[in-house]
Amino acid sequence: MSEVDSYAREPTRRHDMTVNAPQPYNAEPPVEIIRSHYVTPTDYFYVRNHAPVPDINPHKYKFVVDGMVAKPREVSLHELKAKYTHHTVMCTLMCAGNRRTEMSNLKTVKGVGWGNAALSNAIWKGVRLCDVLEDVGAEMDNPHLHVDFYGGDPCVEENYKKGYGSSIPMSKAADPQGDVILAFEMNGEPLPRDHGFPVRVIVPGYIGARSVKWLKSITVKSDESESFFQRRDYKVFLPSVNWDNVNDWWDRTPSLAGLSVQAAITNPKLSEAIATGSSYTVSGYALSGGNRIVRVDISLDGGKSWQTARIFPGEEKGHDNRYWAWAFWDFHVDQFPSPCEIVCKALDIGNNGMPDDLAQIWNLRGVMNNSWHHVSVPAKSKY
Ligand SMILES: Nc1nc2c(c(=O)[nH]1)N[C@H]1C(S)=C(S)[C@@H](COP(=O)(O)O)O[C@H]1N2
Ligand SMILES: [Mo]
Repeated sequence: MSEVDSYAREPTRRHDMTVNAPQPYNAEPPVEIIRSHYVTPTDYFYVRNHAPVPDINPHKYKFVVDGMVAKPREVSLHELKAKYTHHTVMCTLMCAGNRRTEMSNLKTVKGVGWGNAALSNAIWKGVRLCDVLEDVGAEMDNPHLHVDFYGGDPCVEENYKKGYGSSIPMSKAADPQGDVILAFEMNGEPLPRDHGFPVRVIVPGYIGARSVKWLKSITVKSDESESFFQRRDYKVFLPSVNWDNVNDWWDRTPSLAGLSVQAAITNPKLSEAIATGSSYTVSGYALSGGNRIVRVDISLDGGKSWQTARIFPGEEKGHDNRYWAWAFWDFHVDQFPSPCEIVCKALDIGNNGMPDDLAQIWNLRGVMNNSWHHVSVPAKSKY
């Protein structure tokens, strides 16, 4: 099958997504959608693909569990659902490339450009990875092990001919409180093809890249995944690292795992004008890799003075004190001071915050941009 033909069987998609790359398909919802649904409607959930979408027959589907396990085996979809206890997790997935375009605007980075909507929230149902690992006799208390996942996408690029892969440490995989699941449902329906039908991994609190779709294999190993996406992509380098010296940095730079604190303004959106003196509610999202967001600060004067936003849904959305889903926030302004520059930043309960200066965290791959989010608001005549 030629590279062109391999895209002939892509799923049907909404036409109002912002398409950042058509083949492989990469798209984020319109930013106003993000903030109007706490649980993102499935067909608006952002899509990050590295290859054509495989067309998998669920009746023939199996994944393999092997490597350093006592009883390697294959598991069919039917067996997965019938044999293990079902577990539901509400979890926001965010691509590490969220807000990459802001980084590129400072200095070009490599990778698909993304605005501030490369994240979405869903209710996932599946079985706990730790239950499957226990069943195959993995050494779950060995902190030096890694659990390596491969997906069934037909990768064609030289760099990732072996397919899409990624790994997580055993400490996360084996932890029942880590909530890592092999999901077969999203928002009460079977997974759509774009999101990994029939089975994907969901790794709450980690960058989206670790939540491998179209799961083909789970391998317990003594080292992290050999995959391009573990060893090359999704690493944060110093701003001084460039394509001439990056070879010195690949192996000594750790692969991204957990998410940092992130927050962004969704309303107003970029270059939306607001009438001077009118009443307006600024709003957006905030999330962390599992901690509760406790403060979102808003400035209407470019960061000189700050006030705090209202955060919701608040504590009740945590799952036994784990906050895998985003928080929403809003900040009402009686008399909007446009033209002005809105800035937002968030803190989690560990008092982890966000860096103020994008230039300090600029990196070659354009990942983990969690610098203070700025939106310049032009004035609009009231009449
Ligand atoms: N098999 C496979 N899994 C994958 C990917 C992929 O291209 N192939 N992309 C990863 C990346 S980088 C992200 S951010 C998330 C996106 O998940 P979504 O498309 O369901 O939003 O899936 C991850 N899992
Ligand atoms: Mo990603």
